[in-house]
Amino acid sequence: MKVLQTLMTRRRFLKGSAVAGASGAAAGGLGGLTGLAPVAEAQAQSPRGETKITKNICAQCPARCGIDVYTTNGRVHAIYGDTGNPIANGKLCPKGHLGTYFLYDPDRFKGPMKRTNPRKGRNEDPGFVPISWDEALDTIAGRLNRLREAGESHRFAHFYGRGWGASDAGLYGDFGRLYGTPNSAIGHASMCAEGSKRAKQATDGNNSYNAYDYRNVNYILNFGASFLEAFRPYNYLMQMWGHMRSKSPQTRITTVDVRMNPTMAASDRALYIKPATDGAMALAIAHVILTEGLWEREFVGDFVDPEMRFRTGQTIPAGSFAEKWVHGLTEWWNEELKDRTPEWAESVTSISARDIVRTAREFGTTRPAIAIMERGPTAHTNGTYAGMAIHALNALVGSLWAEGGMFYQMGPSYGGLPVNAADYMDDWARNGAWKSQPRIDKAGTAEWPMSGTMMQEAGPNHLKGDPYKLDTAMFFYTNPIWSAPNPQVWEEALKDVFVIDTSPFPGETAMYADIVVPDHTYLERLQDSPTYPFEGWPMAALRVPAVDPVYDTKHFGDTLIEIGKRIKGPMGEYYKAIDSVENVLRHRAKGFETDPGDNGVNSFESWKEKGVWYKKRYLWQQRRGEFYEWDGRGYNVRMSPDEVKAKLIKTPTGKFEFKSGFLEKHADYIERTLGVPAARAGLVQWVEARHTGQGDLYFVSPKTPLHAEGRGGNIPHAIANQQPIVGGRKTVYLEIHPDTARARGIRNGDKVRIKSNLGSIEAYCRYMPAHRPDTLVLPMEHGHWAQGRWAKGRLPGHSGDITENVSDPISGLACYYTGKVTVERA
Ligand SMILES: Nc1nc2c(c(=O)[nH]1)N[C@H]1C(S)=C(S)[C@@H](COP(=O)(O)OP(=O)(O)OC[C@H]3O[C@@H](n4cnc5c(=O)[nH]c(N)nc54)[C@H](O)[C@@H]3O)O[C@H]1N2
Ligand SMILES: Nc1nc2c(c(=O)[nH]1)N[C@H]1C(S)=C(S)[C@@H](COP(=O)(O)OP(=O)(O)OC[C@H]3O[C@@H](n4cnc5c(=O)[nH]c(N)nc54)[C@H](O)[C@@H]3O)O[C@H]1N2
Ligand code: SF4
Ligand SMILES: [Mo]
Repeated sequence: MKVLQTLMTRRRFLKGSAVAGASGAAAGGLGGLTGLAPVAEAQAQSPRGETKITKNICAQCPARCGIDVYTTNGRVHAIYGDTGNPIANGKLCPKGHLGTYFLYDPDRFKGPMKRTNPRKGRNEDPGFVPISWDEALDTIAGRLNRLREAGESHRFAHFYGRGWGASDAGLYGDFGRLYGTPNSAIGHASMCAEGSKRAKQATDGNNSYNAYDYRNVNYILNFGASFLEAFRPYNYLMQMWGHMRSKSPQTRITTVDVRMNPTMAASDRALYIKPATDGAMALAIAHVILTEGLWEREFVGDFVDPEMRFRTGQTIPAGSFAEKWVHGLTEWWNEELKDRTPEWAESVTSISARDIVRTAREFGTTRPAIAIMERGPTAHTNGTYAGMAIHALNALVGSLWAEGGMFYQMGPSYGGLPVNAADYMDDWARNGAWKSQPRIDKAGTAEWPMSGTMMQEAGPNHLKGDPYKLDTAMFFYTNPIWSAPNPQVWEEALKDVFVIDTSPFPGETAMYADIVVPDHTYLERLQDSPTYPFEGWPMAALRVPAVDPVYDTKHFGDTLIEIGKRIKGPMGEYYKAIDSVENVLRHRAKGFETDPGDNGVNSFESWKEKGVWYKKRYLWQQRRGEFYEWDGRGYNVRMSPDEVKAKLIKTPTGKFEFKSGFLEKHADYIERTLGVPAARAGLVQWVEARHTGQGDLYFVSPKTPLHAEGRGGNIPHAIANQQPIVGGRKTVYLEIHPDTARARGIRNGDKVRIKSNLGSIEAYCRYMPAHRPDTLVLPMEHGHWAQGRWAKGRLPGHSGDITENVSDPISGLACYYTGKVTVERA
């Protein structure tokens, strides 16, 4: 101990001397001669250097919490929730403070790399060798220029997962339009949560996630959203849970899931549903709300005469019900709902009719109430219809745009870009043959006419050469060789494509890269991020680099701009004018000059300092069946039906549609793919799911609090915390109900094999008496074969390897939770 102290004193003294020397030099050499005084002064000032706090945004999940990053002597050593950020409110989820593991990950790419091994495969070492940024960018641009000259620019595709606003995702569309490809950019939304968005588009015309007024809601009916471990924005939801459970009146919560999870455990009522049957449950609740007269008359409307005609099994006459903000209620009742009784739903869902009635009564009599959902009910072939039935409950109790209800997120007041892409189009960009090419994933074609993106199809389509073969594919923040359903196909597909990966980390897709242009990690980036929907009013946070880049990496937005500058013709000129991410952000921030944030942010500099711009004014409110717009003091300006249609309920009728015009436009396609008669396609209705596989057990792969999609797999601290619960290194747990396990001769702790049509994976059995006996649970994020030294050891079970690539024909969402498998002792 004594020795250590002596050493430290000596080291500090030496360091102090150096400081003294430097300050002495500045003072004309005198200080250096005065001996110990400046040394003591320097020590008192900052014995270990200054601590700097920079604003940033956590990037481990899509919640986008504002963070304060503490840096001392150029090293980041702590991350806290930013008290000035309205999502974080000074708090973080358990992953939030782990950002330093990303920054200092020893397995990071240290700079641009090129592949030297032409063979690609799981067991092939790519043989990466370092190259300069110039060589990397020239190689990529050279390839893109040659493709364009050959009239094949459509064979370049750019895929992305997380996109972060104006500084990268905001640039992709123009890149595609100027270069000439329908494939810039293909987002991962169809492998994420498109189902809930499409259900809303079909009913209220907004292809979007919702914002919710959790501060004022009194009842939540939760269908398969992991409120206390995933969903979004997770950290904020935990804060809101605390608020809802301590306010008066306390918000009551019923959760519907297929397994026990923290949300189920903390809810007032936990209902175990047979997978993929949430639509039936929601329809039965609607049936009870109508037959018991619990609907919100001011929003929905009422019978024209006093007679209450909603009786089980009986139709109501046309014209007997005067609809207000809803459309198609009479047909919905007559053609679907009148027979969707709780008893019928019990036979479909396995939830007792008594529980369904109780839930319906609570939901129907407690105002305000909301029904929420996420991937649970929607990651099935019937997911959009299930989501529509759930969302219809919100219309029946009048919670759309109401206090304590739900609405849609407003965007920030951004300024424009310095130049306009339309002014930089050459003939090829404007009229080239690429314009008649479909996207590689066929989104928007006759095959997937209702989908905006179908990323999971791109790999298989390339392999088949249908609609064509890709030449070059660039990946940003997405790793389909691991996260796509049936990722084995992507491994085959990317063998003969020139792959550009932008990940800072050696993920699975990066192992197939021909060139790696590594991004900074989020703590090194200057980057904006408009908020994930939460309270509806506009907000945009900013990442300010906490440290200089640790390695020779580049912000991907700047990489894209640099590639653009190297494309021949006007496109290159456009990107020279765009210049850099910083320039883009400075122009975006000009919008704040005329619309300053509530926290005083009115410029790029003040945005950097505060880390967030926001305005806590949501512009619209529905009150007692009328819509009002904010006039600067209150919701005082009554809106006309046309204004409501233009701004809020964006359906063909301008009303909430129980008979969806959006679906009716695609009625033949829906009949062909889902077997729903075309004449009925628009109705909110029960459609049976088609499960993949012949197994006798359902298989789900949910997210857990310390998992961060696939990209958090290399954080040892997170793995250690998860280990006893869901397993980690070499002990991936498959959770099985003990009866199910014993019937197959499987003991707690046994190694087991889970089989689907695609093959099998292994894991260790963990008895879980609180799950449904017919459902196996294996959390996502295990089973990496790359991504870093700690991630790699989390074998054997990667759920994706036994998940077939089947999607909901309407939303295009990959049906991750629809597989049927078998399990046996390994
Ligand atoms: N901790 C953490 N949080 C995250 C993420 C993360 O990786 N880690 N990722 C973010 C992302 S990208 C997304 S998309 C969201 C996803 O957020 P969620 O959709 O809330 O999360 P999931 O875990 O995909 O699935 C939710 C639940 O659906 C259940 N489920 C499966 N099948 C059914 C069914 O048929 N019916 C019902 N009712 N339930 C069913 C599962 O058991 C699971 O509990 O989470 C976000 N938040
Ligand atoms: N079996 C199964 N599969 C699923 C799911 C499931 O529940 N079960 N959930 C699905 C869902 S909801 C989603 S959202 C998808 C997510 O799947 P992906 O879109 O593949 O997203 P991640 O798994 O997070 O992979 C992101 C990649 O980005 C890289 N990366 C990390 N940080 C950075 C960075 O700062 N810059 C750049 N350029 N790259 C970075 C990582 O190395 C990683 O390879 O997975 C889906 N896959
Ligand atoms: S909720 Fe998501 S963004 Fe927020 S701290 Fe946790 S991981 Fe980070
Ligand atoms: Mo997702």
